[in-house]
Amino acid sequence: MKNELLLISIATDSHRNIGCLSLYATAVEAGISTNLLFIPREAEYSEEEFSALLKENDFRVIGISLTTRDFYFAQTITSHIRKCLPQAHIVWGGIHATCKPEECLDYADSICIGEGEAFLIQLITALKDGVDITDIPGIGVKVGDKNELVMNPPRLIADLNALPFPWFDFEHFYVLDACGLHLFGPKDYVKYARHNGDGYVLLTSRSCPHRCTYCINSFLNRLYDDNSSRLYRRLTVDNALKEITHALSTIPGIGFINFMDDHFLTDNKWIEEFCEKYKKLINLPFIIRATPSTIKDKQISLLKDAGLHTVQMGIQSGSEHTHKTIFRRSFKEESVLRAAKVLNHYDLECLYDFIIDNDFETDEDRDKTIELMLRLPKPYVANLFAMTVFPKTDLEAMYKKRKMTPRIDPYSSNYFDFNNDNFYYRLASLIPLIDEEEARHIFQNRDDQQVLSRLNELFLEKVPPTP
Ligand code: B12
Ligand code: SF4
Repeated sequence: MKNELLLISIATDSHRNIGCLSLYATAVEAGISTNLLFIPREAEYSEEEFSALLKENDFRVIGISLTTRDFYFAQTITSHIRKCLPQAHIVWGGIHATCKPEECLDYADSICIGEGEAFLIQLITALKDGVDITDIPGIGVKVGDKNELVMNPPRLIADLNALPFPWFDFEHFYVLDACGLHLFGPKDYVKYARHNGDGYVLLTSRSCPHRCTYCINSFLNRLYDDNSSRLYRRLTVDNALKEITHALSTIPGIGFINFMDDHFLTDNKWIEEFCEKYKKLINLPFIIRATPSTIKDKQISLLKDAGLHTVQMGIQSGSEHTHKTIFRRSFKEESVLRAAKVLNHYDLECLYDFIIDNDFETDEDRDKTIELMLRLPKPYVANLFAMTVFPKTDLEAMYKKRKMTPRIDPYSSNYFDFNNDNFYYRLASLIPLIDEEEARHIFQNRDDQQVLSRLNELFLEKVPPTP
């Protein structure tokens, strides 16, 4: 490979980095010779192979995409690039660069705040022409002898339909893993994908009108002026289906489609058109994410007919108090149960998310979550998360205000890092898996040592270890 731009996506699931794939498609469309390198496992990344790649190619610009958990690895890679290609301009982007531009600028030459498609093209053109980069919208850069920080407000892509769709370019995508540096082919797609490797991940929309305190949208909605009606943007149905059709024709063995949209169930008209066309053109099972209040019988019935197989629904807690005062989310127990009943009626696979390890909750709140879990119609899978406080979220501000320190460090651990000796964690894990009467018995007799022994026995027998 010999190119102008190298994009690097790091850490687990690096090839599912939709943002990076979109940047690649945009750069190629703009006529910029580009390569995309995945480094999926830090442990397998070979310094020699990476050095050889950098030395063979005189990349002018190298872009690294990072979330908070990738921050330290991004530093390692950056210092490596500096040794091999001191003249290259290193730009960092992604959710962590957007949230923490100042700390990222200790390592990168520039950073991209917010959406990067227009930014990247403008940066590459400016660097090529040798013109000033400090007025590019969304740029963060240090200037002058005093290293003064310039940080420009980000630019939002107004119409997603104006962007080329993300696609897998098996001739220019590379992977650096235990087998060294090699082209990222369809076999690698399967090797690194979750769910047996047969899912295709995409977004038909960006953003979410809500601002739950623990979610990055509580920060992004503020960053972009808080105008949520402008923030939520969606592809036309035809454009969304174009991406899937292209993926199916180039990646063999795709068995289902995984819509990662924060908010899939919105406009009735969009859903109706989607169902009709998806069934005709794609006809594969698919997964969506939704909040309880958006689940309506009519839409679910249409989607089921079009191939809907799984719904991941955020419930988070059974406590109204937690929703109101901590999560700032609308919650009505009856609405959750009604939504679950609809999903159950259509025989869908149900994945319900709960944040169970929450520093702000009392045992009374936790009891409410257990009671709600007991009332949810089975079968369902409970996805349990430990509360993780990501930088710049409203939740982080709440911790700071109360001078509290979160137990989980988002830079080095993740929301599966529970204290799994905990009574609530063990019982919540078991509820979908055991008889309701037995679960109730354990819940109501938690002070009884024999009951606790039974809980622990069942937990070890039935609950698989966390990933
Ligand atoms: C799809 C998705 C995934 C995918 C892909 C992850 C990825 N690396 O992008 C999968 C399923 C693999 C995933 C996994 C995880 N995810 Co995730 N995921 C999302 C989700 C729902 C959408 C991201 C997205 O595609 N947005 C749309 C694209 C267009 O935006 P973008 O990614 O930000 O990219 C744009 C800009 O940032 C910029 N940009 C990005 N990279 C670069 C690079 C350069 C050089 C430039 C110039 C610009 C640039 O341009 C892009 C195009 O506009 C977000 C929620 C959200 N609303 O963002 C959570 C989110 C990113 N995930 C999150 C987390 C925590 C995780 C996990 C750690 C969860 C876990 N425990 O397993 C893992 C591991 C992530 C990792 N290290 O790779 C958090 C991250 C918080 C944080 N501060 O780090 C988020 C924000 C959700 C939340 N909790 O609020 N995730
Ligand atoms: S509804 Fe979901 S995606 Fe939207 S802000 Fe809340 S947690 Fe985030």
